[in-house]
Amino acid sequence: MSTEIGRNPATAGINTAHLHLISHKLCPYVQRSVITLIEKGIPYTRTDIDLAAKPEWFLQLSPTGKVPLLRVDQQHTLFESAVICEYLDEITDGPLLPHEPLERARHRAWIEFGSAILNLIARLYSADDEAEFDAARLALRARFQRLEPVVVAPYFTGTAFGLVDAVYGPIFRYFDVFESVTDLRIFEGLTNVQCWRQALGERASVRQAVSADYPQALLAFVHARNSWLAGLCRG
Ligand SMILES: N[C@@H](CCC(=O)N[C@@H](CS)C(=O)NCC(=O)O)C(=O)O
Repeated sequence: MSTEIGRNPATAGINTAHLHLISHKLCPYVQRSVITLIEKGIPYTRTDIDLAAKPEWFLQLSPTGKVPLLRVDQQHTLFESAVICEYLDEITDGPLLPHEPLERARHRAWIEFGSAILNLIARLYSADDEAEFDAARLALRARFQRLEPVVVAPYFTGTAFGLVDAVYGPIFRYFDVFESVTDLRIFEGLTNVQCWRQALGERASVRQAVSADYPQALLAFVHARNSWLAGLCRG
């Protein structure tokens, strides 16, 4: 289903009426792109697809078979969320990445770190038994321990929201849902990370990047797996 979405365009002279995001309702990489679109006030159209039954038109467009895709002017197809977010940032005012090359590189590095955290989250919800689950849980805690001295809070660099924040909003959202099922103790004692998590959870763009039924949909997705976390969901 396609939806037309538009808010206060802050665009730098391009016809953003022709931006079309091909997406999936749970995908954290899609959410990064949506958060960037919302933060930048860029109008766009969104079409969610079923990744378990990818439509032929999508397979024709996507070199990787993955979402998100951004169709520009019904002619060009961008893939890879980091590329899509940077493109959206570059065509609008109010940059979400720093200008200075070293600082810019540092932000990109922590964005990559966020993608590695997403792989660990997949390990957590796919773990077959308690030992694997606990190993993934501890590996996740170790990642956030590395972030603790780096994060300024409330956002990654303090008061300004940036692309790094757009990446970690969807990451923390997983834990909001998983913690409704089990006590993970991943963020214990990590005060900067906790403050960051709370600020991102309250940010309008982060909240609006998913539909209201996201928690139920994520639990249903986990429930459908034969994993340790699925067992905890069943109670
Ligand atoms: N590196 C890609 C990752 C995107 C990705 O993994 N998307 C997942 C959904 S969250 C996907 O489309 N999976 C379908 C598949 O692998 O068949 C990006 O940043 O855009």
